[in-house]
Amino acid sequence: MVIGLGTGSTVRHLLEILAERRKQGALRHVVGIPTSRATEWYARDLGLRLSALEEEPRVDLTIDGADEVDPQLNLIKGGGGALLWEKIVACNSERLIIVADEGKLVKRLGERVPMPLEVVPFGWNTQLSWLDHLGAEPVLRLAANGSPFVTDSGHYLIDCHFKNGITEPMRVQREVRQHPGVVDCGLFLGLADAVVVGGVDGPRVVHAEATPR
Ligand code: A5P
Repeated sequence: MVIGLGTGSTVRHLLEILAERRKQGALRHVVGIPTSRATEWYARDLGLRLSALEEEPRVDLTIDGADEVDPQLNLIKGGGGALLWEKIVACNSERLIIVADEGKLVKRLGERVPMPLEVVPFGWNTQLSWLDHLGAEPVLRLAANGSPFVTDSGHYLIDCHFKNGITEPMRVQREVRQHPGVVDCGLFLGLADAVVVGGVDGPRVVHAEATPR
């Protein structure tokens, strides 16, 4: 079985559980596809068997976290900067399961966190004016040392704050794809098959309505 391994603090728990199960002799035929360098390094340290999409282009199941989940199970991802690889792996997975705590559930995407936009560094600032027209307040993401945050693919991230959330996520997704230099955005629309929501009463599973991907 080929499992896509997401990125973030939630997924770190998953990796630890997978490593524990492996130590007990299970999961011998499972290979993981990491969605970031951070996940790759942590999984490797834990002794998990890894591969890459170049070797295993069809993923059976991906398990990942999210920054926001709306009632239709649309997501905002990329708070940790790994949205591009996460989206490539998610789009090539038979199933995508998201694990999130109740605090990630929102009525409307963009209500609590900005939507990250991954752009090539060349002329990154040319993206600001159309983002402004789209109703977003765009902010270049910075690293701890004050220089631009650079993704695993060598791109920059522009965090797009929407004052009242994103009213038409599909329209925003279509719009961002029209601008040269934009690589992708943190909207994951219609991709999640189910969300495991962790709450005080334990986990519950919310399934997406069966629509073809
Ligand atoms: C990484 O870029 C993100 O998409 C993460 O999947 C998301 O931010 C969830 O992370 P946490 O599990 O740390 O909240």
